[in-house]
Amino acid sequence: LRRIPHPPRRVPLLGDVLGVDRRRPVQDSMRYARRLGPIFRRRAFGNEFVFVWGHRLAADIADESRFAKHVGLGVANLRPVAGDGLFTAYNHEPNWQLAHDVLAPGFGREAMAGYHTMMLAVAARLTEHWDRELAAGHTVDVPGDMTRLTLETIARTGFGHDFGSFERDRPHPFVTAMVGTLTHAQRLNSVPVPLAPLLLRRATRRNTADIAHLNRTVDALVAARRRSGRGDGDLLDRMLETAHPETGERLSDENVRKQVITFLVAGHETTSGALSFALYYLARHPEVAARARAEVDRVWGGAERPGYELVAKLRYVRRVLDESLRLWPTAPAFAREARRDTVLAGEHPMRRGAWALVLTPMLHRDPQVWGEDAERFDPDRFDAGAVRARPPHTFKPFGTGARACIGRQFALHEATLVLGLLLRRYELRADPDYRLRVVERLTLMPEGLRLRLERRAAPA
Ligand code: MNH
Repeated sequence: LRRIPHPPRRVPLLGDVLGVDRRRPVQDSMRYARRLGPIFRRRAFGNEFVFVWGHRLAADIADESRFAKHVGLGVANLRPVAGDGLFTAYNHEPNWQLAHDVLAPGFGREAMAGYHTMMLAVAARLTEHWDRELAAGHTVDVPGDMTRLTLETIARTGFGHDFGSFERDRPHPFVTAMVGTLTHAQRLNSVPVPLAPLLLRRATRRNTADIAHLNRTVDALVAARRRSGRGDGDLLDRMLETAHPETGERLSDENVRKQVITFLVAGHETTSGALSFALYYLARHPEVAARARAEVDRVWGGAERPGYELVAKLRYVRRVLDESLRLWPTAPAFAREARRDTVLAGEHPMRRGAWALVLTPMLHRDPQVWGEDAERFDPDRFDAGAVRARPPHTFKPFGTGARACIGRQFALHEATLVLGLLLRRYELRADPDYRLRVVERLTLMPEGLRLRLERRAAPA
């Protein structure tokens, strides 16, 4: 540990607190990374956190035989919300494997093709809303509307539920409670653990109320399904009815509650951010938008409701999305722990259980991989030749290994489809005065992004 660089001025007891931005811990760590190099440590209140982002270190720590997911910091702070749900489960908890095996088919090709029609229907509500805003001469609230869209999509495809987000001026109370718990989980990292109940008394009470709200929402949703009988084979049906193919075991009621919360939260917040950043870059780079739009016109033609297979054919739109997720991976870090005593990248001894955070936005900017112009937005970094030429484990927006994102295909399909629909329908005009500000609540989101729209003529 002693060989790992750390910030020079350390305050006794408090640690590296000078000049830190507690509301933006990821961007703060990015600044440290630039100063201190591919592996560094920060201390807070007696705890030492190790960050890695150099591509050699990140590739080594992806080795599943020596490392595994670590449930720590922000993820561990979400345990009171999501318990042993898929995202927050410890590796050793039996409910992880059980839920993983029961739910994985819900993200297979066949299931995805079934969600496609529902995704189109939700996207139509977004474009109706945007058409109205446009007609009224308004700009549109990108992160707000992307959150409406992605929440409705996961609620509908996963749980047959409608939150009515587009019929509300303000975020749905479920979203407010969710943002509250995410923000709280992040803040818990920036106060000394023993003092948290004292320092955050009001916040803790608020958080308890937020969790109660999430539980009530989900319990009502599950009760409604139990009354009405089967849905159309959605995630909730799988949770309630599918037994494990080998053991015959089923998810308990308490675990179903945790899974529903997990999927409603994990299933929309990060996708909303990914879409928002992509729209930011498209508006900023009209030449990229023009190329993407030409692709949509060519591949989709006038098809009013593009079929499932037509989404993956939008190769360039997908590159725009990948490049946005490179610069701003909306789940910006993941933690890995040593399964046994080992040496990281042949240099840093780690005891069994020792862990480090992979700082994804910096891995995605490692100049040795992405070049000296790594900060520049350029979707051509993801054309097939360029991808083949890069070493493995250099692009990790969905994490790694057995605990990587189960919803990856879902998110990519949804986001590519929606970008295609929006590009085809609108020209996106950036506000020249807007400066990108990224807000953090465990996830990343462009703050206050609004765009002016113009309706395009329908393609020939
Ligand atoms: Mn998702 C795990 C990023 C969309 C459900 N997700 C992860 C991890 C990352 C991640 C990173 C691994 C975290 C860790 O190692 O601690 N997820 C994303 C991003 C998007 C995303 C960037 C969108 C873009 N995720 C989705 C969607 C769903 C979903 C959509 C559900 C429909 N994610 C999950 C679940 C896990 C997860 C569930 C936990 C999987 C496991 O541990 O088995």
